Amino acid sequence: MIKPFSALLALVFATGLGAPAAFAQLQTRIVASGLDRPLFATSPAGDSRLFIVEQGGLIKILQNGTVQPTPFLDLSDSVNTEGERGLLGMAFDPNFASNRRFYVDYIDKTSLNTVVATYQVSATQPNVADITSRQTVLTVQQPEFSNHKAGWLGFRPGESGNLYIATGDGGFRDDPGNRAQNLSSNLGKILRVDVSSDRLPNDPTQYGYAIPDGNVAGGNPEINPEIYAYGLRNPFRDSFDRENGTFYIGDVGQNAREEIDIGAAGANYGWRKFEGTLENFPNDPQISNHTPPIFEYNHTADGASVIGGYVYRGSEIPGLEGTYFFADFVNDKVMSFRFTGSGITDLTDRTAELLSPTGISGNITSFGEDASGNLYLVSLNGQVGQIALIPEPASYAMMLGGMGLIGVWARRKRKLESGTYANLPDRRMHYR
Ligand SMILES: [Ca+2]
Ligand SMILES: [Ca+2]
Repeated sequence: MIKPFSALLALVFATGLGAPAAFAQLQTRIVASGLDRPLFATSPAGDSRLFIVEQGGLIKILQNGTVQPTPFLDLSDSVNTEGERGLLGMAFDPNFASNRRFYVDYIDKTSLNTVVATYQVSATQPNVADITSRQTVLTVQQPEFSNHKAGWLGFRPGESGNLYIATGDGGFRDDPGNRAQNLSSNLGKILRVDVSSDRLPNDPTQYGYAIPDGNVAGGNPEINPEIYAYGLRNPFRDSFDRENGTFYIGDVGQNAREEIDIGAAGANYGWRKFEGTLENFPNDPQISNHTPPIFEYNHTADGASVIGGYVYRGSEIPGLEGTYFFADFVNDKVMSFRFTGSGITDLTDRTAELLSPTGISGNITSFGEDASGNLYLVSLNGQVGQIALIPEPASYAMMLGGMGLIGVWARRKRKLESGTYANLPDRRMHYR
C-alpha cells in the first residue's frame, strides 16, 4: 500500500527541513470504494491484507491497494439482511497464520437467529475461505424484531483462546421481556467462550467450545455459562486495546443517551433499567452492581447511534498513541478521547478532520484496525478510509516544491476521491 504522507514525513525528518511541530491535523484517506454496505474491516496478525465485511454476506480482501474481484467468502445465500440483520462481524483466530481459522457472526436467513460459525482458509488459496470447513460454534435465538442484533466478535490480547461475542437485546424498543438482565438468555450480553480447540472432534458440523474461568455463572446451572457481562442494549461495535487488553464497548442507546463502557467480567451495564446513567425504567428491580459508562452523550448534542472504535496504537501518527476513536452513525460525527483508567480526558470532535463531502461523508458503521495498528473508517455508503496525517502546510509546501511532487499527489488525490460519493446518504440502517 502506498503511504505518501508518511513517506514524505520521514523525508522531513531525514533531511532536516525543519522539525514538524504538533501534527494534530488528520484526514481520511480513501483506500477502498464501491463496496456494498460495508460494516466492518479487520486484518489477521502480521498480515498486510484488509478484510472488509459487507452486510449482504460477502467478505472482500483489500490487497496491495485493490479490492480483489473474487470474494474471500460469500454467505449471501445464508444471510437475512432486513433492518439491522446481515453478516455483522468477523474475527481472525490469534493463531490464524498456523491454523487458518476465522469466525463470523450473521443472522441466518431461515431461522432469523444469530449464528457464530468458524471456517478455515483454503490450504492452497490464501484469498479464499474453504466453505467445506464450516462449523457452527453457537446460535442465539432471536425474537421476531429486525433490530439490535449486535454482531461484533473479537479475541482479547493475552487470552488467545477466548472468543468474545456481542449480542444485542434482540429489539424492538424498551427490551420487552427485559432480556438484557435475564441471565438465562444470551441476548443483551457479551459472551465469552474458549475456542482454542474443537471440544466436539467427532461432530464435523459443530465446533465445540469450553467455558473459561471467570464468566458470570461460576458453575451456577441457572445462569447461562457463556455470559461474560450483561445489561447491554446493542453493543454493535467493540474492541480491545491491543497494547493492554482494555475492552471498549460502544452500546447504542434508545431515546436519550449513547455510551462507551469498559468491559469487565461479571459487569452489569444496566440496560434496560438504565440508559447511560439515566434511569429509564424506575419500576424495574434495583441493580446493585450497575457499571456506569466511562463516557455518555446526549441525543440532543452529538448523535443518536454510537459506533465504538479503537485505541490508536499505530506508528504513523505521533501524538495519537492511546487515543480512542468512536463515531455516531446518525449525526455523522467522529470523536476521540483518552481513557485514564478511571475517566476520560482530551475529548475531541474529529468530524471536521475526518469526514468530508469529497471523502467519507458519514454513515459510519464501524472502525477497522489493521495488523500495523492503522485505523480505518467504514461507511455504509461503500467506502473504507484510513485515518492518516496531513503534514503541516508550511513543511508540506516546502517538501512538495522541493521534490516536484505536487502534480503526482494531486493526480493521486483526484483518483482517490473520484466516483465515490455517488450514493446519497442511506439512513435505512439505524443502529438504534
Ligand atoms: Ca467438531
Ligand atoms: Ca449502560
